[in-house]
Amino acid sequence: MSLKVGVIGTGMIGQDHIRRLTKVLSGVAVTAVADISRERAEAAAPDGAAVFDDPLALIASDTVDAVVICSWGPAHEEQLLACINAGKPVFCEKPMVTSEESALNVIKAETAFGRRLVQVGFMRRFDADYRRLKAVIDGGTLGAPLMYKSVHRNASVPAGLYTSDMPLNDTLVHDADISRWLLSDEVTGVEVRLPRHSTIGGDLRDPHIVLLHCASGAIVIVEISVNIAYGYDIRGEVSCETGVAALPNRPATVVSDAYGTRQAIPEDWRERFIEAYDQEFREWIVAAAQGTATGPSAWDGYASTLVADAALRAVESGAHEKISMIEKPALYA
Ligand code: NAD
Ligand code: ISE
Repeated sequence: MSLKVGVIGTGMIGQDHIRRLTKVLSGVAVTAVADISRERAEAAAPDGAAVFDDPLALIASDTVDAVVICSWGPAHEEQLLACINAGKPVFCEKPMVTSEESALNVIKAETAFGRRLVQVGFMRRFDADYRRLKAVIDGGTLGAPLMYKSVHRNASVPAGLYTSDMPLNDTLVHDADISRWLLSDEVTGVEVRLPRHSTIGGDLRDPHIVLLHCASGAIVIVEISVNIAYGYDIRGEVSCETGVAALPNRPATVVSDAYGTRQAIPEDWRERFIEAYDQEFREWIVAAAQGTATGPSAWDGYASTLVADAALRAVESGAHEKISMIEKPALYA
């Protein structure tokens, strides 16, 4: 029997996830959708799916066993808490929430429930290249990881909707999560440097250089550029004691013509991480069918929120902003 899924938020990624849940993956059916724009929800609803104006009514409905949240970050907390309250497994797009207080509320609710229900949409952990990179580091043949360089470039971001806090609380969260996961480390402090301003996005603060200081002493250097025009370019290189391990260049057809020889670069996250999103949902469906969750947890959502908060403070202060975490609940051990 198929897992009956309700999707909240039918914008860019909501539509893409509905496509993969209905056309790519098996063992799952999208039985309900909700959006604050009824028109957008109706346009995205697969045949036979119920359309809800109120996302909380979708969560409570018998037509759904599990929920996928693709609304805007600030709306996630209320929707996550309603899913936990209903005892329904929930996949929530990143950022899990947008403040430390909200993250703690989610952790408190889930630990009180007593079983993992929340999976956060950090899809890089499901990408084959990142998984091979982690296997090399964990294998230990290169010695301890000392530095990680993470390059995160977007061709463009939606003008007006994507504001100056978002390179840090919407985009950097991916680099924060993948760094913690790759290095098996925790971020304890953040510094931010602002290079020469790019005029492409008008007043939007861009680009950023972010330093993540880890508990082991390792340092992560992150470049965030969100209007770089030429493509969606994601790079990563770990420097260890006796060697370096890096993400490969993605294979792409080599085109030669009168303008020269070149290879295409992905346009956006949909293209670059298409297989990773498929795999994160494959694993989510198996766990959700058993009434639980796998992969990036509410704890990981909390940790990346703290990094974003510290980075936003560091932009203002220019200082090294420290992070302190609560003790990790046994649920996330
Ligand atoms: P979007 O603006 O295209 O779509 C968001 C949709 O949510 C809109 O249709 C909006 O009307 C709806 N919405 C907003 N608040 C709502 C609420 N309270 N209840 C119901 N619907 C609501 O944005 P998007 O690019 O699709 O991003 C959505 C989420 O997915 C964000 O959290 C974003 O950070 C995340 N995202 C993740 C990735 C990734 O690589 N994992 C990529 C893109 C977006
Ligand atoms: C977007 O929401 C994503 O999550 C993409 O993966 C990221 O590259 C982009 O910067 C975000 O805005």
